[in-house]
Amino acid sequence: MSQETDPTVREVNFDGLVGPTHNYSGLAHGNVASMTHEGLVANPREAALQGLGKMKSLMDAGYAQGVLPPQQRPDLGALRALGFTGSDARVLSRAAEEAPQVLRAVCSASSMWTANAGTVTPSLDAPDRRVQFTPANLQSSFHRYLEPATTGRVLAAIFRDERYFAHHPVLPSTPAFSDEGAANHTRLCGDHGEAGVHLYVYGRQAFGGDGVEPRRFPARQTLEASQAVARQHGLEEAQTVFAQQHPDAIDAGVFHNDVIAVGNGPVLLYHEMAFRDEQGTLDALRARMATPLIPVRVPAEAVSLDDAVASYLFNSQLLSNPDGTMTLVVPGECQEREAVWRCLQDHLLAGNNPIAEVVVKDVKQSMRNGGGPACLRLRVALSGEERAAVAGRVLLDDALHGELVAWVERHYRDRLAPADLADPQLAHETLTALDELTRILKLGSVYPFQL
Ligand code: SUG
Repeated sequence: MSQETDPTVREVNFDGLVGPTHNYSGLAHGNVASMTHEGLVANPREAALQGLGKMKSLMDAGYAQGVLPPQQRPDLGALRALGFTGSDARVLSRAAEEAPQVLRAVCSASSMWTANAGTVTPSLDAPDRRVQFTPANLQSSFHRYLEPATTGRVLAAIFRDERYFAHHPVLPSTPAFSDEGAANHTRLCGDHGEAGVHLYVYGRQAFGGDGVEPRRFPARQTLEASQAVARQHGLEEAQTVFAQQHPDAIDAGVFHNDVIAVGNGPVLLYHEMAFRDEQGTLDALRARMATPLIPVRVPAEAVSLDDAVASYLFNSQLLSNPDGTMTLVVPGECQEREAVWRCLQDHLLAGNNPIAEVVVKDVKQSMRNGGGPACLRLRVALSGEERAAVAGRVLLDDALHGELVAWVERHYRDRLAPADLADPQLAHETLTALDELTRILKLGSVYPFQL
């Protein structure tokens, strides 16, 4: 690929706004937090405000911040497709009675974790010089399989200028092409405006392979899916590395690579159990990168896999500062584990690497469902021209932040238990709120009830 650089490129973090039906339904097998917090009473208002609080503080610190809207839930269309008929209230009450697990799934606010919305390749790396998008099929669970259609519409509404943005179809929704998006994709480079190398981490190989896979929990990303996304985006072999996640890590609750590794620029912060072939992965990256890779390895003796999963140390946002240093945005849970906090101070901050600051953010409502700071954001590196071509009102500023906070305070409940999901009033409240939101964000019609 060309060696050209673009100094106007900035990484924009598009955070998912938490939806009004945020709840703890224990839907995600293999995600320890979701499994252990099933049935807790959630606070959707607090969840959304925590998310907006993170967005605002990163914006105030000078990072480019965007926002993506939540999806229409309950997904009444999905219930109707499954044979429930009659009025909306009747559909909901029958689902609650006959298929409570299905009702829980169609109410999930899981689109908040936009690291799973899709995979994005910056224009600099793509042969047609446009930013490339593929929504993730999320076919490994029913509640998340419901997301890609609306995700595709939202991304196409925001990144609608065809001169700058290219949208690819969702991969076939079948286990062989199981795709969970950017949570398993890391772009390594010098500055964000320099050509990058794409690290795709997969849990299993669908066709062929040697059968070394997790035994306890599902592997959500296949090699074949990652290869297909790279192909759609026009990436060449010299730009890509495909690495298998360590099966023992998946079995310990590492359901995505972003629960055990995070990269930014030339830095790859990872736990020693992140990759099945650690050395091979680093060697392959080094062979392709134009800038020296800066691996920051955390050994199991410093932070156990269990501590990594419980604290979400690696589900941090690693952000570039103008002076060349980096800031690590960690969830509050990292402070509660002594080994993790010590590692942050003694190993990461004091170590010979660009990480110069640790910022702690409280996203507890999301964390209880297994979503840390990095899950809540989709990274889109954009040039100055591309940022100017972004449609809608989704790049955060003080005015938009203020309107969104007021919108949440007007519409969201402060307690929601799984048993409340059948309440037809909740469905009504949600649609009213979302209709208003599309006007605030100037997105046009993106929800099924608006089409
Ligand atoms: O897919 N949790 C999500 C969390 C996704 C986190 N994303 C990243 N690591 N990038 C999941 O497991 C739980 C929903 C519930 O149980 O109600 C859930 O879907």
